[in-house]
Amino acid sequence: MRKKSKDDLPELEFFMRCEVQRADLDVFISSLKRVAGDVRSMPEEKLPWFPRRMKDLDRCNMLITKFDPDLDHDHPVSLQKTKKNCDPLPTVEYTAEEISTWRQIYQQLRSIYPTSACSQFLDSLQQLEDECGYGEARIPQLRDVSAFLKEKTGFQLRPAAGLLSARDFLASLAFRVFQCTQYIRHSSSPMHSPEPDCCHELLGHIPMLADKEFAQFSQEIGLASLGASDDDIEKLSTLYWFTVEFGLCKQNGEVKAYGAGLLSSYGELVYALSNKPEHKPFNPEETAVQPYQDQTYQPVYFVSESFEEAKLKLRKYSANIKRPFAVRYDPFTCSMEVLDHP
Ligand code: HBI
Ligand code: NLE
Ligand code: FE
Repeated sequence: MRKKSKDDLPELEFFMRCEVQRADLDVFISSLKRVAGDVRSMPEEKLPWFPRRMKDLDRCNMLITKFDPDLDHDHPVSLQKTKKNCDPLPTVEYTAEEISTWRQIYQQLRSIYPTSACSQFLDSLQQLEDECGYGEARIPQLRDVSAFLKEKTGFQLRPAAGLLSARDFLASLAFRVFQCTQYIRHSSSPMHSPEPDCCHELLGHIPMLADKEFAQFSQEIGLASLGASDDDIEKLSTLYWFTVEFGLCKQNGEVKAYGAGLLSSYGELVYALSNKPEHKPFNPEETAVQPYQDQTYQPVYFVSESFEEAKLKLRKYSANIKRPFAVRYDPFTCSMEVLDHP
């Protein structure tokens, strides 16, 4: 506001921070105008809501339904109702047909993992087979898997009713919480499902989340997403897509998969490592704006020089996302400390 100069005194400009109820704003500004020449207000930028405590994750369950059940009769529509934090995680009785779908998927994928998957994935899968009942005979229960992960990397699982909004999904990662579907894809398309299902979570994501470095990397993407603008969420989720879901990396001179969407789809895993799709070097600025395909195989995959390189580059990118505050996760209270916020 610019002070009215009644006398010949120089004009003064004041910047004031005031907290007033929105309803009182007009009265407040008109009273200021009685003493000042030019009064302008800058409403505080609206910060997107984000969870600060573990229990706030009960609100991070916005479902995105991409499938029109009228057009897609094979899609598993038996979605669970939206769940709050379930402790213990619900046990699911899978039917004989569902277990047979799992068996088929497990057998086929298991046979190509040694030549297609990155070493971190192979190590964790071995541990899951030895310690957590992984195998073709039965579909592991989320409760057991969550306990296993908690011991390895502090990650825990929550049941999700389907594909969540990128903002809600990424926010949970900041708390080392992974939102997992529990239903299984239809038996008519075992080798590829466009949406996440338990085969995708259990075979694609869980082994990677059992790796300490990958767990930290996942949490960092989550932390970067808290309170970020819609535009930054879109970019982060595209990066998540081409790394955590569909990432390839070089190991001992060979290209291997570390993305969960590849490691849970026999069809796409074979395709991604063939010479059919385009392979581009991973570079976060370019990758963040690459349009992606979520109904069928990707036309392009990003290959990083190593698993570590992908992590470092993404970490650097996330650190550059502009926000008016910083966040730090306090593992003792399972809550976010928000720093520098006015
Ligand atoms: N929701 N349940 C669930 N599982 C995911 O893997 C998932 C999601 N929502 C968004 C998403 N993944 C990613 O495609 C990114 O947009 C974050
Ligand atoms: N296409 C993957 C699969 O068939 O398991 C799922 C991808 C979920 C994003
Ligand atoms: Fe996924």
